[in-house]
Amino acid sequence: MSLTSLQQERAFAALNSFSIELPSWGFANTGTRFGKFIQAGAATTTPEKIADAGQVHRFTGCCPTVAMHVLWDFPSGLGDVPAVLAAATQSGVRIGAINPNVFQDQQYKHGSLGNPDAAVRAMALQHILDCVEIQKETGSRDLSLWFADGTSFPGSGSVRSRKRWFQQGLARVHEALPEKARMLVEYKPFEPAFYATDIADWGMAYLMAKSSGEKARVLVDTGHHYQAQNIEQIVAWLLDEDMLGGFHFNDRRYADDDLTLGSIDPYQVFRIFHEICFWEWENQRRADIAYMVDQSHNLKNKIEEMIQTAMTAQELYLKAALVDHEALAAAQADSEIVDAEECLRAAFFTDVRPVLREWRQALGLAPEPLKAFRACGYLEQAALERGPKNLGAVSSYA
Ligand code: PSV
Ligand code: MN
Repeated sequence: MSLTSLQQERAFAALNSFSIELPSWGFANTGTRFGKFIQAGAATTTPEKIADAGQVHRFTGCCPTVAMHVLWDFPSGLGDVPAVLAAATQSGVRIGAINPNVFQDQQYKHGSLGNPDAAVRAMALQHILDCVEIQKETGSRDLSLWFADGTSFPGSGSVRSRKRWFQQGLARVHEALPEKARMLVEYKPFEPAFYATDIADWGMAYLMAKSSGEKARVLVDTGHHYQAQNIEQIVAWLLDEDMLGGFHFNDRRYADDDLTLGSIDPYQVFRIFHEICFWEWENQRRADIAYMVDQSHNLKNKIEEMIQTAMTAQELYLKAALVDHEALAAAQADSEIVDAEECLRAAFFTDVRPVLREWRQALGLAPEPLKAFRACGYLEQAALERGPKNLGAVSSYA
């Protein structure tokens, strides 16, 4: 089915408005708990991660910002900011969300802001406040907060005390935020060997955000849900409450698998985007949402995989933008459930790739980002330059 000129106009407007942030941690060699498969050309430094993200933006035109993980990207704290900013400028991207890290140090064995030891809670709070300073210096709008806190066995800790310690800590963080900044509270129901994570679901994250202050919102990581959970319903509720701050996008088959967005269930991603586009149509304004990728690949080439992810996000967002909202609203009002569902199906099964190619060409981009990237020689050069560092301890590689 080819698009009408009105649909074409809507498609271009949707694509012009859509961008998705890349995670710096998706470009370095990482693995599972059981092992790493090293890629010769993977980034070995923060400027290299930013340069790789810049390649994704160069070929897709929709990834202008890069999220940073503070301990991994600013190991010396504020002192690293000028070099990071210079690398971003050089790579044609900007610094996006700042992610504190209060899960790696030995002191956090029993938690960070939820630790029963006040000294450890203070240490975690100080790290997050230091991250707010980095947020100010980098001009980043969002502070993304994820906590690996929780308890491992029934009775291990006071559930209610931990909740209150979190509320106290997060309120302190909120006080320190610069004027136009936000803090996003991420939830996750599980970690291996956990009995309970402290911020386990969207309701808990909502409560934490609400009690922190008006600049706090909920961050929905699509991988952080139980099997079969209806994520788009959560999205619709959070939108209606003006509490949806952003997404960490990835796909999963079982749990937090970090699979490529839409590789397992593209219809779910479409349904999430649909709830947002439908809300925007009803409210006649854009929802203030930070779309971010949170994936780190061990097998696929990292830059190629991020290009694939960005393209998939554009395709699914575009399909959602093409839903006939007037017809849908009318069908819903009359409880015409087949007609209502057909509105979604018609949009989902529209092949949007031709209009995407036209949009890219109108912007001076290559119509096929993946092909163009493969032909540009960046990967070969990266493998040559970074290979010795990446392969130091490894005897052979693909
Ligand atoms: C945790 O699983 C998470 O989703 C958080 O967003 C972290 O910041 C990120 O992954 C990277 O470890
Ligand atoms: Mn995440």
